[in-house]
Amino acid sequence: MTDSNLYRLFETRFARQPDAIAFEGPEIRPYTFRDVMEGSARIAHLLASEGAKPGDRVAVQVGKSVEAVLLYLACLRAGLVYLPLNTAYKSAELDYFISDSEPAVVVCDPAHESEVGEIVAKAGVKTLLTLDESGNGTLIERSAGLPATFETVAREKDDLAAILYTSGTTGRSKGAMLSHDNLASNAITLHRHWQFHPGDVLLHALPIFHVHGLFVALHCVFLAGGKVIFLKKFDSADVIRHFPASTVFMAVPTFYVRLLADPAFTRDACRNMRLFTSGSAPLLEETFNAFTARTGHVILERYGMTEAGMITSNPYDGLRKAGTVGFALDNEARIVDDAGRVVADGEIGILEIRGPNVFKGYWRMPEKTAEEFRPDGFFITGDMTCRDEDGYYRIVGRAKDLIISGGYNVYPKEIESFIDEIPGVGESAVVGVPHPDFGEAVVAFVVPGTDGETLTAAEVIATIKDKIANFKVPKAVYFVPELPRNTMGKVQKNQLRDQAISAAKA
Ligand code: MCA
Ligand code: AMP
Repeated sequence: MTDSNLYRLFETRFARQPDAIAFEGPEIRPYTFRDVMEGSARIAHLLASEGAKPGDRVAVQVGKSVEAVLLYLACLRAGLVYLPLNTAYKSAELDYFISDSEPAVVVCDPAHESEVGEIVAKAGVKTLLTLDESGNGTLIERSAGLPATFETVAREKDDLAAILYTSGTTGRSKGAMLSHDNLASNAITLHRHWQFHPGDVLLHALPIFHVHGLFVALHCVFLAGGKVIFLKKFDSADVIRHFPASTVFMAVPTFYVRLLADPAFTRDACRNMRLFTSGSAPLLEETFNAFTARTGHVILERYGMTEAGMITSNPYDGLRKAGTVGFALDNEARIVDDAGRVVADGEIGILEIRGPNVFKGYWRMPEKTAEEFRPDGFFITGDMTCRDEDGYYRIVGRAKDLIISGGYNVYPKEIESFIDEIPGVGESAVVGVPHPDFGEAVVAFVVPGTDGETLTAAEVIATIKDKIANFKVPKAVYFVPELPRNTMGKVQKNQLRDQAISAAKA
């Protein structure tokens, strides 16, 4: 068997320069590649000694630290399936992810140990370890004395490396199963396409529980053997301070909107930068143009999905066109109409893709998986797309009822179900409206029930804030006597969107 373990690719690069700095930052000590190899080996030993076997899941809800990255690499090395969870998730959300994925090990922040402990005990998970944002906790304490080398477990191409939950338009979240080859093929493609090299310094301000910050950003720099300036979170002033020592920055559009609002963000601050990328949500042409005017740099917009990593990208050399996401990367792409026929250039349809980056299906959901693939193996992205006369793809909308707020996905259905449970609510509808900072913001319309005359917007917000991640909580709640419906009984969300936009202006 040829070994397709993704870590092997990184290790080859790390071992060439063990004493070079891999991670540094204002709030962390420098870590060399030797530290990365040894730290991940120790954690891999700990996980194996806890009885976690190749194929077992390791669910992780921790703040951003280099140790969290080492934990990810340790999972790869031990053949375990890494399952990162947004730190904003509340107990009810966590409960579902843990009971659905049945992990062998859960790692959480020590501050949440008792509430996660209850969930873990209920789900029959054997091991709970802790890790805080400073890199302390039982994960590190217990691995400290373990050997600094570890024989990386051989993996086949299709063996799972990670599961990332994505919300669903209906029902519960789905765990997208990503194999070692899914991740490796996309990493190699991006490393080449974006011309990463050993001298690169990636300024990292994204969270590391999603594809963007974890795989796209880190894999490119790992393959290059470059350095990461690791910031705990995005803050304009911090980012601007670190640009002069950096060469690459990866961002969601909100980061660029916030940078442009800061007068300290100048052409001079970007003097050593070679690449700014944008993705996870649409970049407004206005932001794209303002960025070029301010810095002289042209943002490279790319498009992707949890299920497939990066799918299209504007060119590194060549015209980066505003409002487009460029050309297909190393996957096939076609745009089809409702009847499944490929549309002509300039026409809008749904983008479908096939290639080595496309995931292996949804965890324990064979029917859902089957629904989202065509018989010839193409995956239906649900993104309404059109290809222009020069072959550039343009994402023009979404067939799926999805809101993207500051780069995070919110499915209205999930929020509606939480709102509908509140006493006094008859029914609800959730829509996304344009927002200057987050791109889109979540707002809710509520029809009071018979016992809901005194219900207030503040009560609705406070009640669901306890139950779901904060970024999903509606920024506004409007009460209406009834929801607009078409003759089929379907709620007219466009009408509600217009209503919310007018209400916000009033
Ligand atoms: C924070 N808040 C938000 C969001 N983030 N509300 C709506 N949308 C958001 N994205 C709320 C908090 O709940 C809080 O509300 C208030 O804003 C301030 O919170 P704070 O944590 O201080 O916010 P922040 O630090 O300013 O965060 C904004 C952010 C962050 C930096 C833009 O959301 C972020 O890092 N986004 C990146 C997401 C990302 O990496 N996506 C990649 C997905 P309250 O005051 O009420 O408590 S991967 C993907 O999509 C695919 C594969 C791809 O193509 O990349
Ligand atoms: P996620 O499931 O969190 O990975 O989000 C994937 C979705 O984000 C895609 O299906 C698109 O709808 C959206 N997306 C990602 N990148 C872009 C982009 N550059 N422009 C428009 N939408 C994007």
